[in-house]
Amino acid sequence: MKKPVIGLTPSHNTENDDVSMRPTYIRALEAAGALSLILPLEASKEDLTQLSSLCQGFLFTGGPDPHPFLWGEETHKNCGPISVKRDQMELTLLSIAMEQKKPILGICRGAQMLNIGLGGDIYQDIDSQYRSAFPIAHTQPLHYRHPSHHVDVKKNTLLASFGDDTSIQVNSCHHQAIRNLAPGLIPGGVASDGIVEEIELPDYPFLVGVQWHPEYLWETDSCARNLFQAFVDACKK
Ligand SMILES: [Mn+2]
Repeated sequence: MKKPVIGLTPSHNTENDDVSMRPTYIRALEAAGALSLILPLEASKEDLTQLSSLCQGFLFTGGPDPHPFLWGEETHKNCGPISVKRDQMELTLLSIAMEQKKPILGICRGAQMLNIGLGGDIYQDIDSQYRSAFPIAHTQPLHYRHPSHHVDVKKNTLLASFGDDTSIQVNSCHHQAIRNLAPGLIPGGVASDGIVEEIELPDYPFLVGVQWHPEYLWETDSCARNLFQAFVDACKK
């Protein structure tokens, strides 16, 4: 059987306009039995639609902050770098992918873009906009290969099917976070401070967003491995 092809959204360095890809995404997909196709940052909707027809699923990767105008807010002083080109490309790709009912995995920024694209919004900066009695280090002080906080897993969710159905350990490298969930999305996992760490769309072939970085954990963590495997398996259907 042919391997499924996953279309990946590229990183965009707005300082020098370089487009790049973190190899850990490709390695994780390869280990789960999929091929990676890095999509262009600059493409018309027509061209993206043609390229999408080559893909059985899509991975929305991590990256910089989405433009706050996308959900009707001013830019907060602690908002980080923004790529307007990348925002546009990903929102166009999301609508194409969902029209074709193809599996979608969003990681970190990718999860936030799924929520924004479907009508939700995000905190532009957790530290400035979200109060907690015990603030968790969502920008963790240790290397991404090590988990730094827990996520409480909701019963009867896709997340629960990836491994432990009560609590998992995740890494954390985000200063923004999902605020209001888009209509239809459910939170499958929440950190102990209440920050939503996983979203999924029931009644869709596979649409999952995770706030952590499983591409740094899959070699040692079975939940991260099972997440990539479930995504790739969904792309075979
Ligand atoms: Mn986190």
